[in-house]
Parts: sequence; structure tokens; C-alpha cells
Amino acid sequence: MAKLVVISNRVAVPKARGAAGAQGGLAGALNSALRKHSGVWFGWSGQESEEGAGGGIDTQTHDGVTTATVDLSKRDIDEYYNGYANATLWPLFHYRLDLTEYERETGKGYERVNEAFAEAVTPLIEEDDLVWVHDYHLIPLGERLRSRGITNRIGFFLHIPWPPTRLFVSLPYHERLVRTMLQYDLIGFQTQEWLDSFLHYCTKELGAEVDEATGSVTLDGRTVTARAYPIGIDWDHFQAQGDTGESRQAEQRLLSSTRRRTAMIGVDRLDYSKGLPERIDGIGRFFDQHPERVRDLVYIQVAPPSREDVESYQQIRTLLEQKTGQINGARSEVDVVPIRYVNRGYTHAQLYGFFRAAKIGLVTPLRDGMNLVAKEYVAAQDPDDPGVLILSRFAGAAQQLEDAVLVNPHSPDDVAHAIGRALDMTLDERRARYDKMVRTVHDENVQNWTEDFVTDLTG
Ligand code: ADQ
Repeated sequence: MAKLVVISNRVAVPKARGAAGAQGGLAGALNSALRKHSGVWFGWSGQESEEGAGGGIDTQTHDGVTTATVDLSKRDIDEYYNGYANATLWPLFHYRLDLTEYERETGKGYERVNEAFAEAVTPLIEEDDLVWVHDYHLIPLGERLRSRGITNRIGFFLHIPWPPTRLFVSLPYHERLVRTMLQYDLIGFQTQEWLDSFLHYCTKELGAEVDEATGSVTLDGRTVTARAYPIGIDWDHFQAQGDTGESRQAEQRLLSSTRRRTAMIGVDRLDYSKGLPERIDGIGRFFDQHPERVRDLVYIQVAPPSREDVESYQQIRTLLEQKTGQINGARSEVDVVPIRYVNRGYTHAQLYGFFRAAKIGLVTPLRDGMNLVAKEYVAAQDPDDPGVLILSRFAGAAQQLEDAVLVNPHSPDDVAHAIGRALDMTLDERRARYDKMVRTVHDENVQNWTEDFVTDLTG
């Protein structure tokens, strides 16, 4: 039987090399996909070595999933990963032109690593295998595989937003990059909005023939299909976490430490796209407007550092520490600290417990492809007494979770107002909103996401 070959920047290699790294949403989603279809997952080991990708492939099989990884050299990591992927494409695709760096050298490094990935993975691809490439690190990979004679069906899924054409054209060689995408057979986006932006670019900038009803894009005699596939969570796996002693212990720990105060929670990678300083401003505004409620509330921010070698990530960390410190300095009493800021990651079982103990979940990215934390927060709620999700209208998830309290994350007043509204919401309203959201989170889960994409890719 033909297998599924998944290719992504990082591979969460089980145990041995301990290279799972920052807890991106991608790792969990792909593990579910690979468990289901006997597959190979190829990508970077997360390790640095002198020979880099040319140093050979390390293959391991664990839990029915085969991983095949290569190392990268220091130069590759600097130019491809920290450089072009995370200092050019990530900020640009999250609408942050102010943070976007355009360096010729890092662009070359990006192309070099995509070429090296293609060379390393080609021998693993057998006739009829389906190839599924993930995310902004590897946009040109499909075209590199085609140039090596791979004629298999190849799909690409973008986990982050696709920016509006007017922003995207600020990328030098933007046309070259998008033309490489037309070598895929299927291109997936998280939402209709990102898909529309992509189709707009293809029409306006490339002069491609686009059929919006079917998502087909035709240029120079070749046709690729582009569609929206909103990613979900692994519902069964996440619920199973909720049944563990570890989860209940985490819930109790949070409840007993907050006692009669209402806990609000935010769980994010420490990334400027997640809107953390803006969120803290919103909370500060709420305290300014309702000083009498400081004693009733505690906000817990869990934010493990990520991409620490990129300067803008160091800056966001400093800014967040300052803002948190200012509010705590101004509002704390000997027995009350309004914001707890935790710079580390937790297991999904622990997060489940924290989400369940927190009566308000704050997910307020300035821009986000989807955002799985919003869905996990909903999934962890007690159906009889559910908490309230406050969600940015600029997260992809807002297009599915319309019954969250939707906010503009740039507006401290809006965030403050939403907090007040969540605190005062009746049980009936909380239940009604939760019932609708939980159905979506349950039904549109990661297994269905994988099935939909793979079925369409099979053609
Ligand atoms: P991310 O930007 O990493 O993913 P997100 O979708 O929120 O964002 O996924 C984060 C995952 O990491 C969640 O499963 C969450 O539980 C976990 N996580 C976050 N903070 C954690 C912590 N402190 N401890 C432990 N785990 C933590 C990218 C895109 C998103 C898209 C996903 C999947 O940016 O928009 O939803 O890919 O496609």
C-alpha cells in the first residue's frame, strides 16, 4: 500500500534525541496523521552538525511512525531557520512589515536548505506515495522535488495566514516563490480568508486563471487546487488527558491557589503574533476601570520562550516582563498578586487541568493561522459550568468559534469590556455558547482535517 510521506521543518523525534523543541501546534497534529496512515515523517532533527543535511539521514521507528531526520549546519540554521523563515516570512505573513527583514543571504540559505531537503528525501519516496509538505519553511520544496523527477501527488499545507496581496508584494522575488507553489497538486489554507488572499494574488500578480468555486488555479497549462482545511485538535487524545491524575492534580493545584478568586488563563508560545503585551494592557485597563475587582481575579499567563535567537523574540519577552511587572507593582497587596507569569511549558494533561480550573480563557493573537489553544480551552470545560472564551477576531479560529466573546486585540477597552462581560455572564448564556463551540471543536477535529486533506490529495 502506498504510504504517506510527511515533510516539515521539525520532526518531534521520540525520546532518544529529545528534540521535540517548542510546543508548536504542528507536532501534535502530524503525529495523529501519521499514526493513522502508516507513514514516514521527514525533517530537521533540531540538531546542529558540521556536515549539516549532507551528513546523512537518521531513521527511527516509534509507535508505528517512522521518522527520518537530517541535521543542519550552523549557517543553515542562521540563514534558513532564524533568518528567512522566522525573520522574513513569519513576520510578513503575520502582517508585521515593521519586523520583516529582507536579506539576500538568508533568502539564498532558504533555497539551499529546501534543495538539500529535496535531495535527502527523494530516495524515501516510492511510486504512488502521497507526499504532504508543511508550512512556510518549505514553500519551494515541491518544485525542488519535481526537478528531481518526482511525479507523485504532492500537497502543501500552510499553517499560518496568507497575507493580503498589497503586503505580500513587498517580498523581493515574491513571484518566484508563488510560482514554485504551482508545482503542487493541492494547496491547503486554514481559512477561507487566507485562501481568498492567495487566489487574489494569483489573479492580480500572476495573471492565472482562477475558478473560485472549485479553487483551481491554472497557469502555463498546469492546474493546482487551493482550498481551506481548518485544522482541529485531537479530541479523543485531549479528552483522555483530562481523565488522568496529572490533569486533576493540576486543576486542584490551580483552584486551591486561587481560592475564591476567578482565574483567567492565557497559554501561548512567547511570540509577538500572539498579542501578549496588548492583552496585558487590556487586563490593566480592566483593573483601572474596576479597582474593586482586583481582589476577585487572577490572570495566569503561561508563555514558554520560542525562537530565542531571533531579536524580535527577545524584545517581546522584555516588553512582556515590563508590563506584567508594572501592573503587579501597582496593583499587588501582600496577599494578592493579580498576574502570574510563567515562562515554561506544561504537558497537555496539565494544561487541560488549568483550562478547566480557569473560568475565562484569553486567546487574543493579533494574527494567527488558526490557534489550537482556543479549541483546547473549549474542549476542557465542564459542560455543566463552562468557562468563557475571549477570542481575537483575527485568529483563524474565530471563523469557526463565532460564539466566543470576540474582541479586537489591539483595543485595551475592548479586551477590558470582554473581561467584564465574561465575569458577569449568566450560566445559561455560558452554556449556550459552549454547546455550539464544543460541537464544532469535537466534529472538526484533527483526524477529519487529515482525512479531508489526504482524500483530496489522493484525487
Ligand atoms: P502555534 O503558533 O504554535 O502553531 P497554536 O495553534 O496555538 O500555535 O498551537 C500551540 C500548541 O502548543 C497547542 O497545542 C498548545 O497547547 C501548545 N502550547 C502552547 N503553549 C504551551 C505551553 N506553555 N506549554 C505546553 N504547550 C503549549 C501554528 C500556527 C497556528 C496553528 C497551528 C496548527 O501559528 O495558527 O493553529 O500551527 O496548524
